[in-house]
Formats: sequence, structure tokens, C-alpha cells
Amino acid sequence: MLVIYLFFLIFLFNKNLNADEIHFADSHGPITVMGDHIHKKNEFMFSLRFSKMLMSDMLSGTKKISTNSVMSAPNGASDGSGRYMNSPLTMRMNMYMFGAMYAPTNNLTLMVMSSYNQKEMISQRMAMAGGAKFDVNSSGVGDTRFSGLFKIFNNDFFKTHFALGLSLPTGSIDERDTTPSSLSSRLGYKMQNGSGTFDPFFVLNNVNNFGKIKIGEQFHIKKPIFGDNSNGYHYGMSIDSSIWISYRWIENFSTSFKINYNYLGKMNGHDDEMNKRMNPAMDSKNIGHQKYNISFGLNYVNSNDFFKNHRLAFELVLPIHEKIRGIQMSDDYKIMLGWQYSFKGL
Ligand SMILES: [Cu+2]
Repeated sequence: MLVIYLFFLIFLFNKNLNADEIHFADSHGPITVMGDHIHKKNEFMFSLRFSKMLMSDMLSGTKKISTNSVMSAPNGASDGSGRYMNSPLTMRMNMYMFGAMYAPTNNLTLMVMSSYNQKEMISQRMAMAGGAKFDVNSSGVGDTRFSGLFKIFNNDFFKTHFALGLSLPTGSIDERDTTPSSLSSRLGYKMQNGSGTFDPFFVLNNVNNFGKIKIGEQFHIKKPIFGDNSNGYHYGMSIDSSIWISYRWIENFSTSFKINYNYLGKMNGHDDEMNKRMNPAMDSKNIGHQKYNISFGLNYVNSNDFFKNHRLAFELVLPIHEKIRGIQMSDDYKIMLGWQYSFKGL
């Protein structure tokens, strides 16, 4: 009798242990989706993400235009008679993102995310100025986002939550470098590390579970509502909306496909220190877009004892349609590599 009882106890104990310890690769969304899941009470999670992005080619609206056409386009400083003196050729951006999550209750998960950015932009001067190429660089901490993720449903079929957050202007908007016109000129908007404003945001996230197949959706909206930053401007509203489907091949490996829509409204105000005649990247009328991207992702969770439950993920993001305001660079691709680890607190 005792043996049966003990056996039963061990069986139960193991069962409990397993239920708690089995981590599926697809219980997290694609790595470019932030705040895609909540945690159970007293769970912590730390994450690191590295992303690399390349932009090249100039777009006017939806059309690709040449470097010469950029330099013959009217700049935002005049009535249509002034031309740009330089044109961007390429831009590279490396981002190192740090995130932490903690769930004080099953209904609420707190999250903080920040980043360190490295950016480089290569431009070409107009023919009259010699047509030489030059590059500018910036690096530093980006904006920091705090949010609370609130559970709506959490059952076998629906995992739904919403988030309310605030983006804090920890990123610099005074990045400078040497350009042909000055030894220390304020760089263009995209070369800055932050927005300069406190921006509230809202996220709605849902995942439906069909066993090995999962379908997720996320809607994210951010609106700077507290006026201009210290340099006299604020960004427009932004929306980021994604739908993804993932397939779990084995317990600890899944692949995903995602379609994403990204919107950024027009800029309000402008930075007086940026010369709109210099470069389209310094002209506030060239901010804002609608972009459609597709992406392919891999999620892996380690089930070996060594580094158990550590997650690795990769995603490749490719643009399929871009409609931009004014003249801007076109996205080539973005890749993201991520590591995540969650554990129960004491
Ligand atoms: Cu997490």
C-alpha cells in the first residue's frame, strides 16, 4: 500500500514538475514583437536583442529616385526654389536592446526596455561641391519604455492582454558629427537616439492556440501628447500592427511568418539647428510613412540541463511596400537575434 502511495506521490510530483518545466518554443512570439506574452506570478524574465538594419536607395512617395533627382528636389526651407545640397546614400543601424519583465500577480506583468544604438549615414555632396561622399556617425542610449501588461483572457485557446506604457526620453536628440558644412553639426532626425518626448502607448495582444499552430496579433499605438521636445518638435502618432502564424516542429523549435504594418504620422515643428537645405534627412517634412513588412522567424528553447529554458530566436524582416512622406531612404532589411531567460523568483 505504502509503495503504491509513494509511487503515486512520485508520479504526481513529477507530473507537476513537468507541467511547470515544459517550455514550448512557440509560447513566445517572433522576436521582433515586444510584449507578446505575460508571465505567471513571481516570474522574472531578462532579454537581450541585437538588431541590424540597412537602408539604401532614395524614395519619393513610393518611387525609387536617383541621387541626382534628390539633389534637384525642392527643400523644405524655401518656396520650392531651393535644392538639397547632399543626398543620403545608405544608413546602417545596430541596436542592442535590453529588457526585463516581472509579474507581481498572474494578472499583471511589468516590463522595461531600453537600447543602445550605433548609426552611420553615408551621403553624397552635390556635383557643384565636388560630389564626394562623407559619413556621419552617432551612438548612445535610446529611449526607455516602461509598461504594465494586463491579462484579459488566459485559457487553452485564447491568451489576450493589453498594455499601457510610457516611453521616456532617455535617448539624446543632440547628436552631432562633422559634415562638410561644420565640424559639429546637428545630425538628421533618424541619426538621433531618441524622440525627446514622453510618449504614452497602448498595446493589444492576442494569441490563439491550435496546438502546433499558433496565430497571434498585436496592435500598438503611440502618441506624443505632451508637446514639443527641447529642440522644438515632436513626432506624429505611430501605429504598429502585426499578425503572425507559427508552427512548432518539435517541442523546442518553431518557425514563424509575420506580416506587419507600420505607420508614422507627420512631424510637428522642426529642429532649428538642422539645415533643411543640407540634406533630406534634416528636413522635417521628410518624416512619416506607411510600411508593410514580412518576416521569417525561428524560435528555440533549450531543454538540456545546461542552460535549461534559455531561449534563442532569430527573425529576418523584409519590406514589401513602402509609402513615405517626402523624400526618404528605403529599408533593405532588418535582422534580429534575441536571447530570453525566465525563472521563478524566490
Ligand atoms: Cu517575458
